[in-house]
Amino acid sequence: MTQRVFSAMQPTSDSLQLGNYLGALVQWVALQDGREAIYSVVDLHALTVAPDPATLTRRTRATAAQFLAAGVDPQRSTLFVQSHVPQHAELTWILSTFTGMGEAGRMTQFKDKSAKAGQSGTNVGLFTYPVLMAADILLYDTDVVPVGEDQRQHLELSRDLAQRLNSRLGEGTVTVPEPHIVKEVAKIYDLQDPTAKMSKSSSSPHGVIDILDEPQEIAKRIRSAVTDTETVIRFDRGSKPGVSNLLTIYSAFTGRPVDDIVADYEGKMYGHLKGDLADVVVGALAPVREATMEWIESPEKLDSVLAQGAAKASVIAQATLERIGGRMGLLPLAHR
Ligand code: ATP
Ligand code: LTN
Repeated sequence: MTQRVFSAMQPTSDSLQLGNYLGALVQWVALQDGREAIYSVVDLHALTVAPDPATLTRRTRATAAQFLAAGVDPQRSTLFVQSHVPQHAELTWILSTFTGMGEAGRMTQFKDKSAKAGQSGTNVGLFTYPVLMAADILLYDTDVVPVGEDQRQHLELSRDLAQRLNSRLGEGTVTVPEPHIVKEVAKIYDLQDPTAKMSKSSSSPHGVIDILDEPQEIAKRIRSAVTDTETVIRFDRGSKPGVSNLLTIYSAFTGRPVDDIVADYEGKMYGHLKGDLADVVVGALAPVREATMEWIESPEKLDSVLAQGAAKASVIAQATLERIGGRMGLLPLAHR
């Protein structure tokens, strides 16, 4: 049977950052070959941070545009917006009745975000966020979920819920998903703080590369990346996190092993590496940026791709929901 792939990103910024791109999107594109892929812009997840309405709409389209520009192919894959398929919210309710309070409370992302926001700033949606994510995945009988390292714990919860459904409602109720986390690029680090994950919500914007940034801006950020006081270019995450991060990015964009790159730069300065890396990144991202702009300038075309995707996704989602509901004893709707 053809394996099914599902993954998603939140429309929480106008541009994806380099970590989203290398850690996730590049893998999504590769996994379309020989598998059935379904990708989503998860706008309901983004509601947990109370976005401005017009901004949310704009970012939902911009996020979908970047998926398409990077190579998600609507002829082969299904691309849709989460809120267009209401079964996601419905299955979330059902799954929440299978989720322990302690289990949800142990999610590190929830603990971090709620600690930052305090009790008064923390909404219940932030707590149930991983349950909505499990619904996204289980609705499509997903075999493989390509994500970055930071999503490993959430995925473990999705697997636990799948196994629980199967043991309470009967084997085969849902598929237990496997994470697809590519070690080398699973965590791209902040250029200014190379021990922290590069993130849309970083405190230092200079450490983040947005894939839609102007070429000069990308080059500037790479040139000012934090390194160390040595002068040797070698890969050592522990003592040389900055240089190692640059080598990882270099390797990911060129497809060349880190060791080969290190050999090339023997006796050279950090400045050489940074200058060449800036050219590599700028060159690779230019077509993605251009294609994104084209999609953003044709919102009708984009909306039509998303509508077709939602129609395809709904059929699968409804069948799964009816199977689960039926096994739980929810009365099926009689056909008149
Ligand atoms: P961010 O981390 O940028 O604030 P987010 O947590 O809101 O983003 P999403 O946009 O919902 O994340 O998901 C993006 C995808 O990109 C996920 O699969 C996530 O694991 C991956 N990802 C995010 N940051 C990195 C990173 N620095 N390195 C590798 N993968 C990443
Ligand atoms: N929580 C994820 C985004 C996400 C997701 C999903 C990823 C929501 N639903 C389903 C994979 C599968 C994040 O990266 N913040």
